[in-house]
Amino acid sequence: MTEIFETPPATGGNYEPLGGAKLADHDGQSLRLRAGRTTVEVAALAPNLFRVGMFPNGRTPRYDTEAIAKTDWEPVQAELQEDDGTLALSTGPVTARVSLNPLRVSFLDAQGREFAADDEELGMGEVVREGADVFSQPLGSPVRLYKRREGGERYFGCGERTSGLEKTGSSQVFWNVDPPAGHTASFNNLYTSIPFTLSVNGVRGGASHGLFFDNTHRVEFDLAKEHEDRAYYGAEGGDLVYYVFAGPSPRDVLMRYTELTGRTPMPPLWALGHQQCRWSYETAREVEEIARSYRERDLPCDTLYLDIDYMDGFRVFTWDEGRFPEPGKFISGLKERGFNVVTIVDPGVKVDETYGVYTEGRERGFYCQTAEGEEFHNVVWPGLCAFPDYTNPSTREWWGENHRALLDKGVAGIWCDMNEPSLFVPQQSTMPGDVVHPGGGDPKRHAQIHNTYGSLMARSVREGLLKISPEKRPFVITRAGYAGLQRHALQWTGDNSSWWEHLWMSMPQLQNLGLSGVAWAGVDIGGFFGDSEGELLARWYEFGIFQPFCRNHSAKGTRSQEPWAFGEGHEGSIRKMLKLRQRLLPYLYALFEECHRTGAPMLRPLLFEHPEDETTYATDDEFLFGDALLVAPVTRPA
Ligand code: NBV
Repeated sequence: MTEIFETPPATGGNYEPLGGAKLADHDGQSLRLRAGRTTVEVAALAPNLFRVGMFPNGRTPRYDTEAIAKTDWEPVQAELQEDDGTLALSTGPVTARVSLNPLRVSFLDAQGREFAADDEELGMGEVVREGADVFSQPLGSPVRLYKRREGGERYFGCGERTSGLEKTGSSQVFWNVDPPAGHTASFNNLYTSIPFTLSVNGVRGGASHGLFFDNTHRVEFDLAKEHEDRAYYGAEGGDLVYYVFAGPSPRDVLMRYTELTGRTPMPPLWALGHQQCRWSYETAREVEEIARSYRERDLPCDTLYLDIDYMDGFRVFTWDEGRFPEPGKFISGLKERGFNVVTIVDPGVKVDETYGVYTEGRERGFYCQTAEGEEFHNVVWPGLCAFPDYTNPSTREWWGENHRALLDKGVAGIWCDMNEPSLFVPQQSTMPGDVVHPGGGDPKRHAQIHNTYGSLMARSVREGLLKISPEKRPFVITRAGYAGLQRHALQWTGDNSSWWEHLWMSMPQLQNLGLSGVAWAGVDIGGFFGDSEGELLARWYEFGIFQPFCRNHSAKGTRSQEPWAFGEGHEGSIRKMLKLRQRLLPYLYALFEECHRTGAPMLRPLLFEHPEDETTYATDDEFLFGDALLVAPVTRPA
């Protein structure tokens, strides 16, 4: 089954680490080296941030991936020393040490302790296949980086994951998928990919550093699983670019990481309140009913969602006039009662000659293409669909502009779903790697940019919303994305299940997301797939009100799970929790401001505040909400 959801790593060929290198050039803060036809650059971007790039086959150095928000770094005062085949580029607090034969890179902290050091034997290099050329291997060779694991080094982060908080001893895949229901530990990649690790070293008093492996192809990490004293970072193609954040605290690492990849924008205040969703409230009347119950029952709720059934035959940017006859009136009526309405938008555009969105996109050449130059089609909810090429800035602008059809009716926010992208043929598959993104003159194959498709969609929505309503803070929620997605949208963790196990897993999952720059996040309260029940729902709310994003959502065909669904007892407990969230809103808003300014996550693991205490590394059934509240929810039935 796994093959459907993952592109398996390439096999065959031999790994060749870089050999001897020569210094080709340097300025005050960077070095350029040559090892045969490969260029390697080592640059200090800030006193505690270094970037390393390896560009095989004479390729030109490029660092402009979708992850990167900041390129105009203040010049760093760095000093270069050469000594017997070794170069040392020092910013003061941190030194990059480059040995030339063979070419190996390591880093030293202010106390002269090595970290993020290349494995002496394996270093970095390429997997070379006999006879491969640009035609047989258009994406270049797979690239690999091997780092030594220092004594006491433990790994966290990796973005949205299944399983527990600590990732030491695991292998992690970074390839966005719409995974099979269940989100079990046997399958660790889900909808977003953030190839970033936070290393915390208990033996060194909690000294921490980060490593961001910026590659948008399929990526895999081995975090000391194969060898307990070595980590591996590899990609299926492209250049090898990584950033080392020297910390030394987790807070310092996050501060720099979110400076590089962007910070969470300030949200509209209403978005911090409780939100209610369902696939689907199918008619305006049904939504009205939910709104009435919320107010009559004195249960706080600020936002209601319209899932795919509000559309006319699932055509994006349309309304089903039978079920939602007067959307403008309906939404303003809800607004008067204090509800904001968020609508779902999927990337698939129905292939339909009578549908203006489709024909305009086609005429303007905005869709992805097959390798033969035809429009690429696959099936999603509307039937046969075309897929916008969000790598093209003009496509993004056009897509953003289309949201007027929703915003003009009073819609307050946009929910981007299925944007891995997820396709129905075969079920829950994604685009083949050879699909072409014409990119408005900068064409790429899907395999090269796969992990960014969701981020680029969210980016186009945020930019569109800002253009349409510049006076409002946009509200955009996404399921898929790449490192840096926090600039564009908040993230929810997709289709979890109504299981006690998933209530528990929400904690490590959100803690690792927060450690990877995506602080504004949440899981579906009550669980999406399967039937929830009273005790589970009430316990889930006891945890859920401390999520930065607090939304109850469930799948079609499952039991209703609004707070009143399981009787007065449970409803009473949930009311108490929702009112507590209301009381905490000023505190939560202050935490958002801190996050926006520094990258510190609102929901944070204990190790974020106490990295010197190794017992915090294993505590994934409790967390801190800011630095003042410790939350330790019940995650088992009584
Ligand atoms: O649009 C329907 C659902 C949505 O409710 C859910 O939150 C998404 O994660 N969507 C997935 C598509 C179908 C899932 C089986």
